[in-house]
Amino acid sequence: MRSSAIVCFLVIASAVVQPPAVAQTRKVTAPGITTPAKAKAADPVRVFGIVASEDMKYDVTTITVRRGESITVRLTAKGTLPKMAMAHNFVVLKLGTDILKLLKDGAAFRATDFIPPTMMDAVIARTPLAGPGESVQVTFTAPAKPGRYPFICTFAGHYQGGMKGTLVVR
Ligand SMILES: [Cu+2]
Repeated sequence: MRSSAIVCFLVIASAVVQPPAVAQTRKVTAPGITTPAKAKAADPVRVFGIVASEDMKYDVTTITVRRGESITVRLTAKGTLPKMAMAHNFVVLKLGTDILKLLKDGAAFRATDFIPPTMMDAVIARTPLAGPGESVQVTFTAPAKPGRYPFICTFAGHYQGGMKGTLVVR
């Protein structure tokens, strides 16, 4: 009896001294930010900045580059809605990609930013998704073949809302 009372007391005491749950603090660092590699002075990588807004628009919808040129695209998301509800990326697709099919099939694939794994080979370049206040970027080599390559945001509904542009390769 006595020992079970002590055990009981200990159990209660240990429950009491449990520290209160501490709200998880997570340092939010924008994914995809990397220190740009040192470019040769003669051949700097051009950087294109795009701002994505909550009304599902890119502020830049045409980017013109030379074929085979290395470029960096940096996307900054503005807004206040939580990232779960509103995030943006920059995804360049191969010519002839069935964009609506990609988005439809990708709807279930949040882990791959709503790009279906079966169509990943249609992606020329992509940033991660950026939430409000975050910047993400990607450095890639423009296609060797001239053309007007579509770039889109793959977050649900954003392309249909007008979040698209053209990478013009000359
Ligand atoms: Cu978007």
